[in-house]
Amino acid sequence: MKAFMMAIAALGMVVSPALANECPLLKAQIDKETGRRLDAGSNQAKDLANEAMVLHGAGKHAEAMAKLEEAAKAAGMTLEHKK
Ligand SMILES: [Cu+2]
Repeated sequence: MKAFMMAIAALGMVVSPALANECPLLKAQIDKETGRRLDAGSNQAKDLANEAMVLHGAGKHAEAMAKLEEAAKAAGMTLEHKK
């Protein structure tokens, strides 16, 4: 019974898998855009995107996504979300 309760708790911590999987996709879009740029905006975007992936790694996907949006804004680009 205890193991069952632990399993339920663990499931609850896996937020939305779709959301969790989207971080690397958005990061890839930012990498693609900023990879061939050396301006201040793209450098800021790279830093923010790297911070976002740390959040992603820690399971904080909503915060990571917000950080990725911030990065995209810094680079003056628009992220394409999964439909
Ligand atoms: Cu994530």
